[in-house]
Amino acid sequence: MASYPITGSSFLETRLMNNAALLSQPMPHIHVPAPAAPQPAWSVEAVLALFELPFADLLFQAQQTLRAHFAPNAVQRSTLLSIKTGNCSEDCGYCSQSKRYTTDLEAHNLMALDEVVAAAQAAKDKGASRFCMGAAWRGPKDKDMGPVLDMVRAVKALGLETCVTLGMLKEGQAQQLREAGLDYYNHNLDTAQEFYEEIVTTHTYQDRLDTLRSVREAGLKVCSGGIVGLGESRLHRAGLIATLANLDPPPESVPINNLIAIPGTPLANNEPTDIFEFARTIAAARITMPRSYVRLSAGREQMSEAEQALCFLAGANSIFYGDKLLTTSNPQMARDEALFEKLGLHGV
Ligand code: SAM
Ligand code: DTB
Ligand code: SF4
Repeated sequence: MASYPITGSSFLETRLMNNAALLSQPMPHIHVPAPAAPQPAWSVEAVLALFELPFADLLFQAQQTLRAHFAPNAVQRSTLLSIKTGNCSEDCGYCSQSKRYTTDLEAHNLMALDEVVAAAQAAKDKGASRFCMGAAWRGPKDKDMGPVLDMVRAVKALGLETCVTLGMLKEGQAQQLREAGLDYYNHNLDTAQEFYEEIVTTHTYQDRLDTLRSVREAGLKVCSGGIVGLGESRLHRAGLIATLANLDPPPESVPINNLIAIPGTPLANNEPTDIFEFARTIAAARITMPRSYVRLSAGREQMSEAEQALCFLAGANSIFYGDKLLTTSNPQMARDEALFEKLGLHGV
């Protein structure tokens, strides 16, 4: 083996002499470049390269990532409740709750506290660990905050993790939620910045990012993901995943929704998502956000058991659990229990 004189005195002496000679010379003008801006952890190109891997290679990498950070067969379960339904001012092209579209939806004002608590207790009894309350608002008005804070306190008191999704938050509202005991705030980026305006015009991508920042600054955990099937390209899907993965820190929870095409909305006639592309999106989220829970979210009812199993293989380790999402249906709990049994999965 070669040996190098890194500790010998002659080596040291030579170094000292060279240094002394250098110091006695006039200092050259040294241009010190300004520190480079920190590079994002994931470029869109790098995420796109994941999408373009052979399917088995991508799923293998996703499984390896999952197993490095989580118990592989444990699935976190969140139950949703729509606490205020429909009549929303926003124009999100996929949503049954926008007042701009004529859908079959029956609008409903903010629910009473006791009804919310009863639903949360039922979810807990069925094994959910988190209860997520959704309101069809652009954002909560000041008068809405009191009743929502009461709901957060009451659900938390049942021993459940709490999550709300109320739209954009104003200064101070995230802090109020935190003080009431909220654990997670859900606010999805939904798609890539470049495609967002095709889907929503009443608020901007920057508005979404601003709310995520205020949620983080208040010390809440972030739940943020997106939808596949809006008519976006693979590049847009890679852009969404890169943006989420580059949030610092990335969201603790990343819901990946498959578009539920709602009659009456602008996206009612979108082509169903290709299941392999959907699984690729889950795998890309898993690999780029290794410590996050990646949730196989809306659209599960339209998937076969084998398709759902593919999503778990792609690294999903969370689901919405309960017969209803916000306004659409979700697999019956008994069906999910049977699927978990077949796949050897267990709820956490
Ligand atoms: N109004 C709040 C907001 O927009 O943030 C909260 C409720 S909104 C219904 C929550 C998320 O549900 C959306 O960001 C979107 O990702 C998802 N979502 C809504 N409608 C959907 C649909 N038809 N198919 C799939 N996902 C949907
Ligand atoms: C999320 O990403 N998906 C959930 C939750 N966060 C709020 C909502 C899915 C809604 C699906 C359509 C509906 O039921 O209205
Ligand atoms: Fe309103 Fe949220 Fe639906 Fe958009 S996604 S229309 S903000 S409820």
